[in-house]
Amino acid sequence: MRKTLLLLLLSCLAHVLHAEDGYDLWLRYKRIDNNMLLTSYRKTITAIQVAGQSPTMDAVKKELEQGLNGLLDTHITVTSKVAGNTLIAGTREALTALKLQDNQTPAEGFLITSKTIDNKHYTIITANTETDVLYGAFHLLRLIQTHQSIENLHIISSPRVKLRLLNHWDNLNRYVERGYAGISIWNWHTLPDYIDDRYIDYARANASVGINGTVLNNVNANATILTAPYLRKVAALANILRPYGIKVYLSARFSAPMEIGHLKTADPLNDTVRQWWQAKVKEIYQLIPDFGGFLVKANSEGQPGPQSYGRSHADGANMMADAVAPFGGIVIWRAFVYDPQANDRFKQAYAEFTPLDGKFNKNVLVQVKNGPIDFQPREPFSPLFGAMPQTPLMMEFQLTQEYLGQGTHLVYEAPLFKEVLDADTHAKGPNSSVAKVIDGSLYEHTLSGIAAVSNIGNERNWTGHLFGQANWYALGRLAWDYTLTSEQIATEWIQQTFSNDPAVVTSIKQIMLTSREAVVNYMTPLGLHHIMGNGHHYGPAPWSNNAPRPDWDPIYYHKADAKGIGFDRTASGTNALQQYQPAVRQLYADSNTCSDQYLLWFHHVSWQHKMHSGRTLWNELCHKYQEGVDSVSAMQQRWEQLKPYIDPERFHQVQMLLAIQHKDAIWWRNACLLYFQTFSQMPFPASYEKPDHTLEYYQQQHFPYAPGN
Ligand code: GCV
Repeated sequence: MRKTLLLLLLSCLAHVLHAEDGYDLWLRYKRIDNNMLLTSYRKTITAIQVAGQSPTMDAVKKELEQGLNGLLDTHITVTSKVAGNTLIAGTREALTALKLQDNQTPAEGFLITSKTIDNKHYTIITANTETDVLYGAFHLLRLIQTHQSIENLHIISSPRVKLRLLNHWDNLNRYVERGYAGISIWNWHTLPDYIDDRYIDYARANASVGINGTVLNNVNANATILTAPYLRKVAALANILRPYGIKVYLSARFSAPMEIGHLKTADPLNDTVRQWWQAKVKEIYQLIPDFGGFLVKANSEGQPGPQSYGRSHADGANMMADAVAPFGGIVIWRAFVYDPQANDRFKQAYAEFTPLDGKFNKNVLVQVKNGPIDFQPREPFSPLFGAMPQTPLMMEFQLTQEYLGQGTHLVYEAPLFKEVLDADTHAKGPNSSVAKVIDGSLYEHTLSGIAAVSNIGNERNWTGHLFGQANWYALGRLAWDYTLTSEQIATEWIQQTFSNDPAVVTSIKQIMLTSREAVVNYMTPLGLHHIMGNGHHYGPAPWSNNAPRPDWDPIYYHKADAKGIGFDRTASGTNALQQYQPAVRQLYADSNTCSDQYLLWFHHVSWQHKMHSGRTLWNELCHKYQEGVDSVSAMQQRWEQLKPYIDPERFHQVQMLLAIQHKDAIWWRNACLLYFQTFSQMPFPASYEKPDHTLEYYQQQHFPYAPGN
C-alpha cells in the first residue's frame, strides 16, 4: 500500500516537473511522434561533428546535442572523425581543412546540404561566420521539429535585413514600461555576479530566429545605465549573449552629460559635451568591444534632446555617431515625435524628419514606427517610409500589446507586420514596398534594420500570454525573411510549440490568423484609432477628453459629432494625405473609394454614408463591432475542441485568457457603440446584441493599477 502511494506520488511529481509551462518556447525538442520519420532521422544522423572550438561553436554543439537527443530520443555521438551519417557543422574555413568546403556558401547566412562522399552520407551546415553556422543549426532543428525530410537537403538562406533587434522598454528598477509579462528579465541588482540561466535561454531563443541585437533598457532612458557600475553589468550580459551572435545596445539619455557628467549643458555642438560622449564611448568599448551602439528617443514625450539647444535631430544624432564611429558602432535615432500644438499628430514625424534627409552621418539609422500614430490595431504605413531616400530607415514594430489587449488578448501580429512591409510606398514607382525601403534595396543602403518593442518579462512562459511567444517568433522570422507568409510562420510556430498533428495545426492556425482582424473589429473598426483609456491604454474610453495634452485624447482622433465620425485628413482637412506619393494618396482620397479599413483614418463620414456593403456607416460600425465579438467566440469554440490535444496546463491558461478577451470584446463593443450612438442618434440594428449596461456604467470603469503604465 505504502509502495503504491509512493509510486503515485512520484508519478505526480514527475508530471509536475514535466508540466508544459511554456518556458521552453518553440525549442521544446520533444521526441518525434511519427515512427517512420523518427527512423529516417535516426538513420540520417547518427553522430555530429562540430568543427572548431569557440564559445559560439560550443553553443552550436550544445544545441545540436540537446535538440537531437530530445527529438530523436537517443544519445547522439559527438565525434571528431569524419564518418558516415554524420552531421557536420563548421565555418567554410573549418570545413576547408576537412576538405568539405562548398562554393555555394552565401556571404551572409548559411548553407545546409546533404552530400554523399565515398558512399557515406553527410549533412553539412556551413557558413562564413560562426554565428551563421549557429543559425544553420537552429534551422536544421526546425526542419526536424516540423517533420520535414532531411535526407536530400540543399538550403541556402540569407537574411534580408542586417540589424534584427529587440527593444526592451525595461527600467533599471525592473519595471517594464508597457510590459505585461511580469518584471524585467534583467536583474540589475544581482548583475554582474549572478548569471541567471534565463539569460542563456533568452540568447538561444533569439538566435534560433536570427535576432542579432538587443537594446537592454527603456527608450525613456535613465542615465545611470551609462555609469561605470552599470556598464559592468551590461558587459556581463554582453558576454552571455555574444556566443549567440547578439550584440547589446543601450538607450542613451541625451542629457546624460549633465546628469552623470555634471556638465552645465548637453548641447551637441559644445566641445566639452562632445568630449564627454567620446570618453564615455571609449569606456564602453573597453568593456564591450562589440557594443552595438545607442538608441535615442529625443525631444519626444518630455525626453531631452538637441532641440532644447536650438539644434536639430541630425546634430544630436551625428554627435553621438561621431563618438561611436571609430569603434564600428551605430546610432539609432527614433522618429517618434509629436507636438501638442500641431493640428494633426499624424504629420509631425514627417514634418520634422524629411528636411533632415541627407544630413545624418553614415552610421545613423532613423527608426520609424510602422504607422504615423502609435502601434494601433491598424494603421496605414508611416509616410516617412519612402520619403527619406538618403537615410537608412529602420522599422519599429511593437510586440508588447500595448494597444492590442495587453497581456490578456490572443493577437497574432504577423499579419499586421506583413500588411505594413508589403504596402507599396510608390516612392520609386510601383513595387516600392515598405520592405524594400527597410532592407535598403530601394535606395541602396548598406545599413538596414527591423526592431520591435519586446514583450518579454520574467513570467515563466516569458510573454505572459502564451501566444505572445508567436509574435516574438514571427518578428525574428520576418526580419530574416519578410517574404515568408503569416501562415507559414504560424504553422512552424504551432508545430514546434504544440503539435505536428495536421488537425491541431489547422485549428490553431485558424485562431491565430483571424485574431488580428478580430481585435481591429472589436476595438477600432473602419479606421478608428486611439480611442482607448488614457494612461494605461487598457479598454475603451472614446469619451475621454481630459488628458494632459489634446493629442492623447480619443476625441482628438474620432471627432464624432451629430454629422458623422472620423478624422478628415484630406485636402479639406489637415491634408496629411499630402505626405504620401500621389498613387497612395489616390487610394485614400475619396471616401467613396477608400477601403473600409482606412475610411475613418482619412475621412469624416456621415452616419448615413453608404458603405461598400450597402449598409449605412452607423450600421456597418455596429456590424463590425459585433463581428469582432463573434470572432472571439469562434476562437473560444475552436480552442475548446482542442482540449484533448493540448496539455492541461497550457490549455487551461489560454482558455481562461480567451474568456477575458471575450468579455473585453463585448465591453469594447458596448462602450464604443453606446457612446457613438449619442451622436448618431440611430437605433442599434437587430443583429447586434443589446448592451447590458448603460454608457455611464462604462464611463465609470477605472483601472488605477493596470500593468505597464
Ligand atoms: C516608451 C507610447 C507609449 C509610451 C512609449 C512611447 C514611445 O507613447 O505609450 O509608453 O514610451 O510610445 O514609443 O516612446
